Formats: sequence, C-alpha cells, structure tokens
Amino acid sequence: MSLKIYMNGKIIDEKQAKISIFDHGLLYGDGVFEGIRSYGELVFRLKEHIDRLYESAHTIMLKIPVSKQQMTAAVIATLRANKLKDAYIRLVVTRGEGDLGLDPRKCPKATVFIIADKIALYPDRFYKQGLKIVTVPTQRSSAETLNPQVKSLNYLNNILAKLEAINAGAEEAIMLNAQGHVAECSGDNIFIIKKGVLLTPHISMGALKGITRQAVLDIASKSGMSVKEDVLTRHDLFNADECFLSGTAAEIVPVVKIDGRVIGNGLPGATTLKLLLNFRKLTKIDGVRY
Ligand code: PXG
Repeated sequence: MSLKIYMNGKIIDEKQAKISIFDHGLLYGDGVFEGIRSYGELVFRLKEHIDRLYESAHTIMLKIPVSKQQMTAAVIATLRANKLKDAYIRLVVTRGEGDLGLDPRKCPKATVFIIADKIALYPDRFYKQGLKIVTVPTQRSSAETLNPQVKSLNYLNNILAKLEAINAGAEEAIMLNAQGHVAECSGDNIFIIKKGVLLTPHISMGALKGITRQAVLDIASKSGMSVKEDVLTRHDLFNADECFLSGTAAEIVPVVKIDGRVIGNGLPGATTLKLLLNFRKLTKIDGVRY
C-alpha cells in the first residue's frame, strides 16, 4: 500500500512526491526536520515539536511558508489520510530549489513535506537486556560550529558517530564535546541515576533539547526524584547505578554496558523501568487528538 504524503500544501501519493535535484536540502543538507510519534490517536507533544522546528528554521534563516497552526493541521491531515493510529511522523522543511551555488537567496521557496508511516519499533531485547554502547572519536559539533539545538538536515556529525559505534559492535554512540564531557548519543539523549538522583548533560554540553528528555525530567520531578542537568564525564557514566537513553523512537531504553564497563548490576535498572512505564502512561494522555 502506498503512503499519502503532504507536500507543499497538498496530500499526494508517495509515487508523486518528488524533490528536485536542485533542492538545497539535498545539495547542502540545508533544511530542518522533526521526528514525531503518535500513540493511538494522540500525537505526543506536537506543540513542542512544531515549536522546535520553527526555532531551528529561524536560526538558519529559513522561512517556513506556512503558519504553525497550518503545520499542525497538515500533520493531522497526513495522519488521517493514511488512517494511522500508532505512527512515526517525519516533518521536513528544506531551503527549496536553487542553483548549484550555496547562496540561500537563490532559493525562493522552501519545500515542506510530511511523511507518516507505521512506527518501526526497537527490538524487544533492547528493553529486556539493555544496550551496550561506546564512546566514539567523532566529537559532537559545538554550538559555535553547528549548534546541536538546530535539528538540521545536516546529520553527518551524528552519522559518523553511529558508524563508529556500529564498527565497534555497539548499538549506540556516546558523543563527547570538545572538552571531553558527555554530550549525547547519535540520535538520543543520555541519562544516569546515581544515589537516587537523575542526571543528564546540560544542553550547553552539546545536546539537542530532546522532547523525550524533557518528558523524562517532568516525570521524575513529579515523582519527587531529584533531577539535575549537569556536566558529566565518562567516569560518571561508568560508575552510575543506572543508565538509559531517551528519544522519540527509543522512548526510554536501558544501557547496561559502556566501553566494556558494566553499569550497576548489568541489568536494566529498576528506576529506569519505572520511568519507562510512567512515560508510556503519559503517551496515552498527553497529546493532540486526531
Ligand atoms: N539527540 C539527537 C541528536 C537526536 O537526533 C534526540 C537527541 C532525541 O530527541 P527527541 O526530541 O526525539 O526526544 C534526537 C532525535 C531515528 C531518529 O530514526 C532519531 C532522532 C531523530 C531522527 C531519527 O532513530 N532522534
């Protein structure tokens, strides 16, 4: 069955959804995107995703040709057109068609498209056994180079890190910043639990302000746990009681080994699993209905 795609104001068949070879999203990775999830018929934290998309676009001086309200309606229209209940939604805005030069002024109109498809869930063993992850040589780009806060179409920094993790036989890559402090993973934020305190790298360490990350911080604070956005080293990770990753696709996934060091008792942590349970409860109530 072919998917229905939202493209520049219309819902069309995926076979008709084509991008120009002169689109600067392709030629230069010049554009922004979001990965969003719906649970049942609720789009999880849609407003936060739309806000982040427009902030990313603002920073790269990319004018999105539709309002936030229209974009929200477009996401919902795409989900309805595909009759999807549990879905993964990819929202993409590129600089649009231009010439072969870098100059964004040569691209008069941004390209907007939305793909909604069935969600490809992570294997169950990731949650039951936990992940083995490694730190990788590729540093997270700094705010002064390519700010990790901008969810841009230029993901090579993260892809290089992912390749290095795969080459090492690991499932995710921990990226450090130029100071050697923990920033985040190639497509997820990272958390540890130490003596009952929930810790995650401060955004200034070079992390994307993850929407799942914020949900985890909200859930933990509400349950009375102390939470701290901090400076974390590999030593802090190795000696944590528990470790997990957060992201739209992953939700909350336990980590049991980092660079060969066993974390805690080597099994998914009890607090991690409780947070995952509470996160899944939240996804059933916190969202925009369609
Ligand atoms: N850090 C980075 C670098 C990300 O790309 C996250 C953290 C988690 O953020 P959210 O808002 O999702 O909690 C992301 C987002 C994939 C995939 O297919 C993952 C992301 C983006 C695009 C695709 O695994 N992660």
